[in-house]
Amino acid sequence: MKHLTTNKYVVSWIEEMAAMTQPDKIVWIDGTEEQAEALRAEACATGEIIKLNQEKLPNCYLHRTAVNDVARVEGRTYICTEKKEDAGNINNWMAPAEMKAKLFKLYTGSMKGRTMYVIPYSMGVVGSDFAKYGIELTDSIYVVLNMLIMTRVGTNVLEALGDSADYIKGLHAKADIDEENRYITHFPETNEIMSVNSGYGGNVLLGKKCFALRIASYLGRKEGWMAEHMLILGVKYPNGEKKYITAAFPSACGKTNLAMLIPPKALKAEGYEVECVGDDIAWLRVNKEDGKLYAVNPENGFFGVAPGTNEKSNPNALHTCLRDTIFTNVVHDTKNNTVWWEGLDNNPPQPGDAIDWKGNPWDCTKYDKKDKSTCGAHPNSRFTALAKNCPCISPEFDSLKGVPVSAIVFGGRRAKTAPLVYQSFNWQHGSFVGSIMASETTAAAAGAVGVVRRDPMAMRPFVGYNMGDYWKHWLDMGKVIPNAPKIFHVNWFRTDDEGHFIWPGFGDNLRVLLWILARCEDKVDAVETAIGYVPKAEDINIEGLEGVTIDTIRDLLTVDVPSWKADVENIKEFYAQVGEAVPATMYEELAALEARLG
Ligand code: OXD
Ligand code: MN
Repeated sequence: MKHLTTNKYVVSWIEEMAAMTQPDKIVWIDGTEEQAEALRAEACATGEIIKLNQEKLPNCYLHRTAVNDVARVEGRTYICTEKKEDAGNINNWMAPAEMKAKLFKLYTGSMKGRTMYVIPYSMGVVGSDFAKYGIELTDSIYVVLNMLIMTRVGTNVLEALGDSADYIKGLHAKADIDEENRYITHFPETNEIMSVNSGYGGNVLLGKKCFALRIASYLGRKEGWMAEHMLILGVKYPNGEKKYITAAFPSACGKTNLAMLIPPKALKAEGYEVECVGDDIAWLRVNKEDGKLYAVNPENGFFGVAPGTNEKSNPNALHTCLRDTIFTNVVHDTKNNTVWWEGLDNNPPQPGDAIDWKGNPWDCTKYDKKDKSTCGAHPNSRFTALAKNCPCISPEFDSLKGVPVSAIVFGGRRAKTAPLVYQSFNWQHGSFVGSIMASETTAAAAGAVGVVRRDPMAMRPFVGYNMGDYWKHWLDMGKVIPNAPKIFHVNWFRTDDEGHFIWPGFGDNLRVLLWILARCEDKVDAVETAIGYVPKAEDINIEGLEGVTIDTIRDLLTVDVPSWKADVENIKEFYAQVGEAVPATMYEELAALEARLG
């Protein structure tokens, strides 16, 4: 076999993995369009992907995963460190040798009759100070085609890597897509990721959650930087000035929508614009020259949730996926050879012309919003689309240096507890605010019962080491950023007594971001409360906002002391669960909050 590199670390590892998995052949992915096109043709021939209407959706394809393989599997995701305490109580843990023995059995011979593709890829712009390199071995063309969108793939990665052993080894085998033997495993101490028995994006596109969050968070702590589950957006002011915000929200809280928001009419008319740098992951480093924290999006594309994406909620995302996109588990409109999903528009393909995400005929007239089993598209169906096709992609997307971050925003879905926005007192308190982040779900049968899931910094499923040590790293970073961003918390999801959202959200969220940025520049006052600084209602611009009065804003900004007191109890339980590694500083912040609440 002729390898595309002479790097002995890479070559010997590939040969070792090939000896175990026993593929019929090994194919290097070189990043050329000709090779990608040949692979698409091959995957179409086998039915792995379906070529869509090339006039309406040029270079777009549809893929369906196995029915048992439609989402990330947190219960089967492991951090394998020598010592259990280094993975912590929030992660699943197994000792590396034990996990590898288990995996060895599953991988052995798993690629017989198949091809092993070797994908050299970079997270971040190749050659930049931020970039980290990886090689993924996979037996799935779908994975190759997705990685070509989501990461920077090609021989230039191998050139940049040179003879170094400093790359992340990723092995993925579909094996039998057996749920019982599905493992998504990380070995941060040896830079390895091993994934088996899945074909779903989050489990198999190893550059994304596995590398750019779990492994990178571990490397970030070791090397003095941060890998976060954050979108990055730029706000352009009418005078041309730009300010950047990063924001962390738990999955399914609208990160992609916020990252690509379109300003409301009144603000657009004044000349405000929003640019997207990233929708999911931020790598952050202190810039030596100006002492600010700079962010890059290490990805090259978006792996966005399709349902709910429409002309109103996120026109930019919709336009991004009109070309060069792989759709996964959406409805196939066979009359037009296009795709559809719940919440796209009111024109679903009619019975006879529609195939659902499972590959069965779909009858839209039987769709019942309350019964997920009647959906045409899986609720976690996705589009994989190129960032450069996004109409509002920032010119800084490819910047080697990244963008300076003015504000870090945390957020969650809270019916009552969190106000629309508040600012932390300082970095330390802001890190505490991140550590207590949470989202509420609605218990299906009982109706409107909030189930709180604590999701610190939106990283609960993605920290590659002990959560308590991760909080310590946040606190430590605050001491080495001379011009640190200010830290805020938002909640777009407060509800009234009937359970309706009070705040309109979407583009109007810019109104809140403008207050945040004004605070960063000391241009606006605030009211000090037990939880942090809250805006004066009149400082949130509501010009042109129908149905929202200054009283609505007042209501949205109230600090509901009884629900905060209840929350404190819940936080104590969660801290106890995180265990001994919780820094004393976090407990001090918690005690101070409790005292301020009275
Ligand atoms: C994602 C997630 O897919 O956070 O981005 O689950
Ligand atoms: Mn995410």
